[in-house]
Order: sequence, then C-alpha cells, then structure tokens
Amino acid sequence: MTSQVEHTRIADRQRTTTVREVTYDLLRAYGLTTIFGNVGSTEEPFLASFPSDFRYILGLQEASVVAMADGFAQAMRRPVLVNLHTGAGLGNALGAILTAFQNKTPLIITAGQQTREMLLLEPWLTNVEPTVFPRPWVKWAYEPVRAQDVPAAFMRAIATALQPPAGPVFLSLPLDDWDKPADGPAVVRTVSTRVAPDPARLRDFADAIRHASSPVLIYGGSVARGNGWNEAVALAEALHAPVWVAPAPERMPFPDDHPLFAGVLPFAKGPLSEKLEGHDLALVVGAPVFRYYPYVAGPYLPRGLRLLHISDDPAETSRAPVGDSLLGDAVLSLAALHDLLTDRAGSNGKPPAQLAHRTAPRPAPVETGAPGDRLSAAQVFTALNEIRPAHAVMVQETPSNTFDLLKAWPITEPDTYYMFASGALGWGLPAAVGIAQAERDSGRNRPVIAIIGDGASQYSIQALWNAAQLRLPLLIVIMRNEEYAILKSFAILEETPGVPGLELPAMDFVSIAKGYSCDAVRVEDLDAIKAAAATAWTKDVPTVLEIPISREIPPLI
Ligand SMILES: Cc1ncc(C[n+]2csc(CCOP(=O)(O)OP(=O)(O)O)c2C)c(N)n1
Ligand SMILES: [Mg+2]
Repeated sequence: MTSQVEHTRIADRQRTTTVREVTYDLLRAYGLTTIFGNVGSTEEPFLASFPSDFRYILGLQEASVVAMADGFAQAMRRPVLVNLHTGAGLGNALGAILTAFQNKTPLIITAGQQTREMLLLEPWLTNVEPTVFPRPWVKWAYEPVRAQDVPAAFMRAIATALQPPAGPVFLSLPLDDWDKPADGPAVVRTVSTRVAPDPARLRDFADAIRHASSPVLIYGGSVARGNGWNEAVALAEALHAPVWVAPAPERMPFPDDHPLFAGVLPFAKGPLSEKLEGHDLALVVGAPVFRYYPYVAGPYLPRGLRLLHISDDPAETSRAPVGDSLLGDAVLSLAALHDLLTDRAGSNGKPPAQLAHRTAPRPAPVETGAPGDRLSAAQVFTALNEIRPAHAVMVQETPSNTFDLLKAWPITEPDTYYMFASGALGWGLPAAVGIAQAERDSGRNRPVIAIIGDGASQYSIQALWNAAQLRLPLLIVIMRNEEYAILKSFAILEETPGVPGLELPAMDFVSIAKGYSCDAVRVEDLDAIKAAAATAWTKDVPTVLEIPISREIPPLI
C-alpha cells in the first residue's frame, strides 16, 4: 500500500521541472532554437512535445545534417544545435564533423543513447563508448553520469564549442533522462570568444616586421571568421606589403580586387616556398603553416626568410614545422600590430615591386567554342560571373576547377566565399543549403550559388531535398565532367598510372534533382547557362544546372 508520505513525494515530483524543460530553457537562452537533425527512437523523448518556438530541420542523411548546420552556423556567426541518432547517426556524420572541426565551427552535436537501465547489456543501437567514437574531431565528448547533469553538460558543451578555437562538441544523452526531475533552473553562463595575444611577444613581432626590408603577409580563414577584413586591409596598407591568402582557403580573408592582393598560395611546400622568394619576413595570421595537399619536394621557406605566425589554435602553433608562433586571436592581433606599426605607414608611399606578378588581367569574355564541343570550366565560370548579381555568395566544392573558379569569380566582399577546410567531400552542397537559409534568417537575403563537382555532389545529394523543402532560391551548378578529374591530376603528379575507379558515367542530374523537387535543366552553351542562372535567384525553389564540361586534367599545382 502506498503511504501518504509517498503520495506527497510523487505529487511534488509531478510539479517539479523536468530535465527536458530546463534544457530547453537553456537552449532558448542561447538562441539555439534551430535543430538540424535526423531522428530515431533514442531521440524521440528529447523531441517529444516539441516547443513551438523551436524549429527542427530534418536532414535525410547525417553528413547533410551536420554540413547544413555548419554552413548555417558560419553564416549566422552563432553556435548551432545538431541532434543525431545514437552511434548509427554519429557514424554517418563523422566525415562532416571532421570538416566542422577544421572549419572551426561551433556545433553542439547531440545524439540519443539507449536507456540507462539496459546500457550495460548493450541493446540494439547502443552507442558503445560514445565519448570515444567522435574523437579526435570534437573538442569535448561527454555522456552525463546523472540525468540531472544534462542541462549543465549542455552549458559546458556550449562554452567549450564557443571558446577559441571554436569547434564541434558531442553529448550522448540517454533516452530516459528527459522526464526526470531537474536539480533547479538552468544556469546560463557566458564565455569569451577571443583571446588577446601576449603584448610583449607581439611587440617583438612588431619590431621584427619594422626591421624587415621586404615583409609579406599571409592571411587565413580565421581573419574572415573574425570579421577582420578591415583590420587585414589596414595592416597591409600600413606596411605596403603584398598579401597572399594561405593555401586552400575555406574563407576569404582579403579582397581580391585590392592592389596589394597577390593571390592564393599553392598547397605544396616546394611551389609555396618559391612564391615567397625575395622576402625576408612573412607574417602568417589566422591559418595553419601550411595547409598542404600533394607532396612536392622543396624547402618549407626560401633561404633568408623568417616566418612569424599568429593563430588562436594551439594545435596550429605547435605543429608548424618552421617559424615562431604567437597564440592569439587573428583580428585582435592584426589591430594591435597595426597600432604598433603605424609609424611605418607612408614610408615609401608606393606599392612594392613584388606585386608585379599580380598584373595578370582577368580573363576576357570567352568564345562559345565549336558547336558540340563541351565548355571548359573556365568558360562556365566566366559566363556565370558576367551575370553575377550584386553581393552573391559563392559556396564551392569543385576540386579540379578551384583555380579557374577563383580566377573568374573575384571575391571582393566579406563572407561571400565558403569552402571546406578539410578536403572531405560532401560538405559543399548541404553547407550551401545552410548558408542560403542563414541568408534568409539574417535578412541579408544575398543570392547564393553552389558550384559542385559531379563526384562531390553524390556524397550528400539528399540535401537537394532540404533546399526544395525550405524553398530556397539557391542556384546549384553541377560540373559534369563524368570523372574524378583531380584524382587523375594527382595520379600524373604522383606517377601512379592505371588507378581504377575514376570514371563517373551515366549520371542524370536533372532527373535526380527533379526527384527531390528542385527545378533542374541541362545547359550546354553559354547563353543558356546565363539565361537559366539569371532567373534562378528570382524563384522560390532551388535550381540545379547540370553543365557538361570538358574532360580536362588540369595541373594540380
Ligand atoms: C569523403 C571523401 N571521399 C573521397 C575523397 C577523395 N577525392 C578527392 S577529390 C575526389 C574527386 C572529386 O570529383 P569531382 O567532385 O567530380 O570533382 P573533379 O575532380 O572532377 O573536379 C575524390 C573522390 C575525398 N576527398 N573525400
Ligand atoms: Mg568530376
């Protein structure tokens, strides 16, 4: 028989706030009200009675879920919540989590876990060793030891994701925790997102730069993430120093129509070193030293060049093979260096001689070519650039055509260029969906274009469904060369002939895209491309352009 005392306790508990309610309060306080997810039985208790002020964006495969969230978070400059299905969903998501880590995107990634009562015997869909599984690509992975710890674990996850270097974190949440009584209301804390550099060491850096006869600047993605174009330009102009962009940039840190812009450095050490010849000092800000891809023999740096490096990521400052590093926020450091060095401003008043190589003109409008000939990627990009609307945002994953793209499509405004920092394919298409959604939510409403390789598109093609469901006016261009072209370039450079599995015949992107409710058309000449693209941003559905392009094997470097 139940005693009166027990009845009172049960009644008290029913009035008590639950772990779910307190957690949603905390998420609300942080504006984490958009959840990108793919749901299973272990997540349904978290999502039950889903509050009307939250929005759930269902992705059909977890790579798309995470990459959409990554694009959305970057473009909103906010942390974003992701909810995956236990170990199964986390496994599918890992490639995209690896990318989010290298993109330095603050994602709070959660997954349900089997009920605590059965965990020991590992029932179906248990996330076995959940804190090990996502490593090393999350900054923190945790499964609360008590249900009551769930809200505070979220708070710690948010703090960890936001503090520099920002990045994804992972929480594994047993499904039976949500209705348990909470310990009390959510404790909402705040943390800082920038760390200032050591002033004494920064002065040493400033002295070295002041005494250099030919300094060169190399900027990376963290300058863009920190909204630092003005600071980047100011320092370059104060020094009259040429600016290179660090190899394989995921964001553009500097306007490429600026007279001091020198180009993007090659992603192999020998060729990169050659580009820096003639300088006695290089300052790298907000990038790793360096992001290489193929091995090309040669020194890291030309003889006589001293390298200084500023990054807020201790892993980057530790693993740099050469140079002297300083831990600190890229943009705060640029501003502080500018203050320390402004006595150098106007010292010669002229752009330095090293900028000679930058005088190559933009490609002239291209010929259409003989009828029946396939267009080159460069022709396609030049045509698209000709009808490019103001403030357009470029998202790209077109591996063999990146150089042509950057040549034909100058990046002259901040936050108008996005690529992955990792090289893990399957990010660009879903990230473009997240970025387009952010353009809408932020009210900026800039047109978004995604240029995606035919191979790259297939790793997370289901994001087309989201673009259609969200009614995003997104233009997606599939560069259909029917091959993994860059791997053929790689095979030439590395002298590995006869590699199988590099052909991609018989894919009909128009049918695939229409199958996901997108508008789609195959376009084979420049006028048709321009006409189709120009209307794409005026619609309330996404448009997929399948463009057959020539099967060129461009040089890798
Ligand atoms: C997840 C993942 N799988 C495989 C690769 C290896 N890979 C690098 S580039 C590439 C081919 C890309 O082909 P496509 O998108 O068609 O671009 P193209 O080289 O033809 O321009 C592949 C398979 C990778 N980087 N990431
Ligand atoms: Mg291809």
